[in-house]
Amino acid sequence: ANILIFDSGMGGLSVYREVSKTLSGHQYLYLFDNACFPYGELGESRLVERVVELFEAFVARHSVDIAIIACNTASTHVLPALRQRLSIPVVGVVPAIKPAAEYSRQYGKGHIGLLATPGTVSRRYTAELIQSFAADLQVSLLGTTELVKMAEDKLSGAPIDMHRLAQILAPWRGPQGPDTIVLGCTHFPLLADELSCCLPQARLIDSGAAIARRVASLLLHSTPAQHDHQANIEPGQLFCTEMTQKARRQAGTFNEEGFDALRCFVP
Ligand code: DGN
Repeated sequence: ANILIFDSGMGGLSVYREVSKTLSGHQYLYLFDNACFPYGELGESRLVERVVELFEAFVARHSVDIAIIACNTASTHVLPALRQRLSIPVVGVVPAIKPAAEYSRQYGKGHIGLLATPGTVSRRYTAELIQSFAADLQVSLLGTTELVKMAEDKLSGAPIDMHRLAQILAPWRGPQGPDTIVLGCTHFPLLADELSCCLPQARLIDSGAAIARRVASLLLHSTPAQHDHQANIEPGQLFCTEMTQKARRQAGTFNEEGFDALRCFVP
């Protein structure tokens, strides 16, 4: 099948790695909306308008069987509108509150942390997730765009400022901090090693594996398109919405993982 992975930036790479590790023999397209990056600071109505416009245009011009919105900031708000407008299955990525709560109840002290973008921590959808799955626990929220940018810099080969990272995470460091942390932004698994250094007491949980399982089950029930021959698997296709130096540098990481040269898609 042709699987489209979408994010405002490079965060979807963490989802791509998980999905492609689990499911072989598929064709991948990766689209990142760097012209509107970072989504974490976009107003909600602008976000819906942008993502819907971009998807409608992309799906009209490229063959896509399943779309993964590999962005919590977008998924926690635009999924209903997107599903209404597109005829293909759309899989969203939302914070893994439920598994984190289960883990903390069983192995921790009942304190979970949600590390995400400012957009995601303030969503009504996120509050509902917490209410449904973690109402009996202590839940701390930390919304940061700086960490998103750090993850992007890391992918362009820049060193991580560990001192700054420790400052951002200061409220959660030490024995009072959460025992289980939800990486509620797809950029953050890309910083897992650095986060673990700053928060050694905490277990980090992301949504990658759950998304891979969800896509696998949808594929089981779909009728594969004819272009599905394992022997003919071509390199992944990589698209940005604005051709910048930074995007070109970041594309290097995707090229190493089997993606073709970066192309620009303008809706
Ligand atoms: N990767 C996005 C997410 O999971 O929320 C955030 C990207 C952004 O634009 N801030």
